[in-house]
Amino acid sequence: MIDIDPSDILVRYNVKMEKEMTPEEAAEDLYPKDSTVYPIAKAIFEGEEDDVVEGLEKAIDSGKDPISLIDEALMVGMRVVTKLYDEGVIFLPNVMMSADAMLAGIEYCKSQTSEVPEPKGKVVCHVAEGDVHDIGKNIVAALLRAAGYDVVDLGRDVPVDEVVAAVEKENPLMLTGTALMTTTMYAFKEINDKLMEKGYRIPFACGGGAVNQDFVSQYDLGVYGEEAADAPKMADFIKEHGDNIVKLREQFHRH
Ligand code: B12
Repeated sequence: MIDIDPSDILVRYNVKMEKEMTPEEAAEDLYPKDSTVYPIAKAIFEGEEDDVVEGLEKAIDSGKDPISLIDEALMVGMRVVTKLYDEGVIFLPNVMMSADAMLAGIEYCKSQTSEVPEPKGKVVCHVAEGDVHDIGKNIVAALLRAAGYDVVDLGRDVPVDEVVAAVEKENPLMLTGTALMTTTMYAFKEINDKLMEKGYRIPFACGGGAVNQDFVSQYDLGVYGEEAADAPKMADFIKEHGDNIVKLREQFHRH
């Protein structure tokens, strides 16, 4: 017979269950411990724009590249927000404040880079019709600009016909689309069909929480990208190897 007092275990279990974690405590567990990233991630979670900028300022003073900080610090904070929202620990108003702080951070990072690379080509970016989730698209646009592409940013909730008209007007080497809602992602298929009808064969790089590789592969021009950092890689690939969709899928899709 094993000599364990079950009441001891139950008491400990109860204590743990009864102790409600505050959102701040839950977030604290998720922040990275790195002293540069920690204050930025925390400020994103708290929706404190000034603290986000202050943290970024310090990180840049210590030698960090402003554009890398978008992915390495701001996104880290946004992941904490997303996780706790999905778990029901925080609610929409918190998320909106964090989203604004994130966008302020992206703008600050962009303003701090003095590099003006030679334009390598044009890319049109947009968020699907009916969808206001533009954080991912803003990261995509910022990374493309940082990599030297001339970005025509159509914004969020962009009507299908407006996207098609922009492709006709700008003649970009690539179009990007972001969709975070299962109700809005079908706009990509409509854009694809209208472009095909008009004879355009440009790669249509799609990403965002709602879509996946299987969905994007269903329409002729679609190339799926999981991370924002894939967008400049795709544009570079097109410049180097041409705009063949099959080759792009071979390179960027998981097999
Ligand atoms: C922030 C947020 C908001 C903010 C958006 C602020 C803003 N300016 O964007 C606010 C509060 C406004 C909001 C509103 C709503 N939201 Co919301 N929101 C979120 C949340 C918590 C995080 C989304 C986010 O910003 N993620 C971080 C970014 C960086 O991720 P991302 O865009 O996917 O981008 C990454 C990759 O996908 C990739 N990527 C993106 N695009 C591209 C493109 C290319 C080419 C490439 C290569 C890569 C790439 O790069 C990024 C990372 O590197 C999600 C939860 C979740 N799990 O996603 C819900 C979520 C998206 N929202 C949801 C909903 C339902 C809503 C509302 C309808 C809520 C309501 N009841 O009013 C409204 C939508 C109104 C509308 N018409 O759009 C649902 C969507 C459900 C669904 N599957 O359809 C989600 C999934 C929450 C949930 N679990 O229910 N939301």
